[in-house]
Amino acid sequence: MAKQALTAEQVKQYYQEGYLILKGFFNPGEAAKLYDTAIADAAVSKNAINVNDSTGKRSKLSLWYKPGNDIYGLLTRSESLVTAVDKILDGDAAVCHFHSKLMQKEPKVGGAWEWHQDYGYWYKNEFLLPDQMMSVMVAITEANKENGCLQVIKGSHKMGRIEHGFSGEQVGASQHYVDLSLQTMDLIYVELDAGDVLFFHSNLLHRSEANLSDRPRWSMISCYNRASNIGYNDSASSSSSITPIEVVPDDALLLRETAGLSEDGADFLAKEADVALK
Ligand SMILES: O=C(O)CCC(=O)C(=O)O
Repeated sequence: MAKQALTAEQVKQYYQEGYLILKGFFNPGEAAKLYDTAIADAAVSKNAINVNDSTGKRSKLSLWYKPGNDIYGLLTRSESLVTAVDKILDGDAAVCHFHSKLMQKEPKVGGAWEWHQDYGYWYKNEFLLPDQMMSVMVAITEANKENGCLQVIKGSHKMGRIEHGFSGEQVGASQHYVDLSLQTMDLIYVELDAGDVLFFHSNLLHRSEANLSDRPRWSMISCYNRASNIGYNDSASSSSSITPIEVVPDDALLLRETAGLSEDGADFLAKEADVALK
């Protein structure tokens, strides 16, 4: 059965604040299946890329382009999620999958992410229309202040794209503009339970702190695009970003026998690739 559709009020809130949280979008059974698969997934760990923060703490991420019939692909392609994305994104061309990633912040060692806008990276891929791109974070574990949950600056997507430059191994937004934004805009800690979903605009400023707790903080982030928004320098992603998603029913997630990622089918971002182009 499809989940409750987004209301016009929720879409309005997304455009006002740059993000929208839907609690319990995935039920406990779905969240548990995702967690159990992810932590045991050999393809995820084999393809994980280490990214150090400025203090040397290390996060891992595994990134792939093609959403398959594995549990992550079924989630990314699930009807209610794609319908919600379709309702939010500007334009009316088909919804496509740009890429997905599993963010793995292990206890005590998982590093911070600098302030950035996703479109600060994607602009380099020469996508022209930031309102036609968004990220959807699905909490696989609980995310809170202690284990380095995502932080966002409410309304910062309205600033448009701001300059990004290297900050250690990561690419970060101009600190000057971040500081200015924080004079009038609210800093929000996005605390989530497993199964909760955060939709956020490609120009929303966000970051996260290191995980100093003794609990992991894992999440999956799927990034969506409209077929009309061509990434002229997006050779890495096997044109998945302009290939309409093959939607699956919501219950496929629980009903189908699924496994982890397929080494051949997923089209992983290579380990030696520059994560700054993710
Ligand atoms: O998972 C996190 O803590 C940050 C992830 C993030 O900012 C991103 O992938 O753009």
